[in-house]
Amino acid sequence: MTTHHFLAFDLGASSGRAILGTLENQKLSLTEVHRFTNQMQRVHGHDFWNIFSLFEELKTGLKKCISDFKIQPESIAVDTWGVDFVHLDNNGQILSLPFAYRDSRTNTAMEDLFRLLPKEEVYRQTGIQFMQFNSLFQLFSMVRDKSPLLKITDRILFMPNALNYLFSGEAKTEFSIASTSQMIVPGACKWQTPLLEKAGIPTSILGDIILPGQQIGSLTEEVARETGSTQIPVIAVAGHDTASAIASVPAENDNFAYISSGTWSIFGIETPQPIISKQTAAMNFTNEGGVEGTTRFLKNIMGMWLIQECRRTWAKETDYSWMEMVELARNSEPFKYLIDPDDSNFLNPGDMPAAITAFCEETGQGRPATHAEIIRCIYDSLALKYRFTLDQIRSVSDRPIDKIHIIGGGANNHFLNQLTANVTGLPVVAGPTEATATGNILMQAKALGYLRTLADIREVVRESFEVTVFSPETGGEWDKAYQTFCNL
Ligand code: LFR
Repeated sequence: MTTHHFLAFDLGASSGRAILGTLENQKLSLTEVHRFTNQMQRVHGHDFWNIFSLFEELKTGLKKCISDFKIQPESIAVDTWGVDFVHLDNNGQILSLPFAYRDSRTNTAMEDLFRLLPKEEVYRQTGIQFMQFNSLFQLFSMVRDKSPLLKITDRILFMPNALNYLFSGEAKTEFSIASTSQMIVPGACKWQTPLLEKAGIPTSILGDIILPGQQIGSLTEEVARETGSTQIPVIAVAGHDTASAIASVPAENDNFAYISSGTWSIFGIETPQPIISKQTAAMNFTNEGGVEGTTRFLKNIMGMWLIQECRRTWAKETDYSWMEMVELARNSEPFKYLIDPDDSNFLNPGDMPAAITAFCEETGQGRPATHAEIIRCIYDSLALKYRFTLDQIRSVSDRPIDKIHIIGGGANNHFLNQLTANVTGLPVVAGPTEATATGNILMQAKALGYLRTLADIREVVRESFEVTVFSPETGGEWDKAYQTFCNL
């Protein structure tokens, strides 16, 4: 029997984990060896990530894997959320903490850039959904504000690449994470240089882009000594968490849509090449890069962030568990209040329940009176937004979609899974919940030559994890609610 061990570091906006993956006869099992919280740090009115404490936590994960679990992994790899980056000076030193994507410095950056470059042209050249926090707008805001930091920047590295750099000393930019920046040629390992030059962004700070599934170096001697590890390979997997997650969708064929459900609900399909047209521009769809040359044609929907932020706000009075919040919603009247989850007021309002209440009032629906009504409103609105997004995808792609795979932590939410099946009329296949770590680990296995293709990866996922199927129920008021939602 051949057994291989890999350690995945999966960093999200609210937590990070070190997950040990053991591949034995084409079956994968996972063990969480370390978990920690992650949070934006507010300093003088700006939001940052503390990359150095995150790196400490990752090293603790490796240390624990070796000393507590007695396993020396064969390799490690990091994936994180998209778009954020660190600055290196010409000595390779990290300059300052990286800004967090919800920071307010990009509040007007899109309009400011569109005064120089027409919006349509930016979309045509990048094929990426406009979100004010995309790296393009983050960098442009620094150009606009004459940032001294940008002046002394020799190189930028996206979050997973920066952590790989701390582990290995090798500064490499990986394709999937670079594709979230809105700065590359759609589907290619190439920066959209003319566009960046017009925006005044110095292209010398961007390194060559490599494909996922390659070894980028080995642990430095210093890190190996500190963690008790040997100098194992550091692998560039799909560094973007969503790309890693979608690699592990347990699909047997192409006829599916997916929702990668976490802080964001990422809704889309996998396509052989980008889909870029006037219509996809009007719908503001994105084409992010995946593994093995795949494109993720998708939409970011404000997902569990809405719930997470309500919970955080209410924690002063009531410390709800996620399950308690689901039960409150289940027992509350359906479709009484609806919001557009993607309204920009929900990006970082500080007080989410107040923002939701204001939206309901401003749209003539009155005021949700209880926590239960607010939570119900979020879940109903998410399910309706999923249907809206599915309809949009169907309007630009002939791909038959006969099921929705929900993966990631949100796949545990049976209430929302059933609601999604009912509202979309499609069966929902829920699981695996650890999709991102799974995709990360199986890409490590591929890089080291134990698996060959994306199809192999998905076969291992099917063999290794149980899924739950939610069939659409009939008789609810879904269609009526959908009409109301579309008229919001
Ligand atoms: C999900 C995710 C999304 C990206 C958002 C911000 O964790 O990576 O794909 O759009 O975070 O980076």
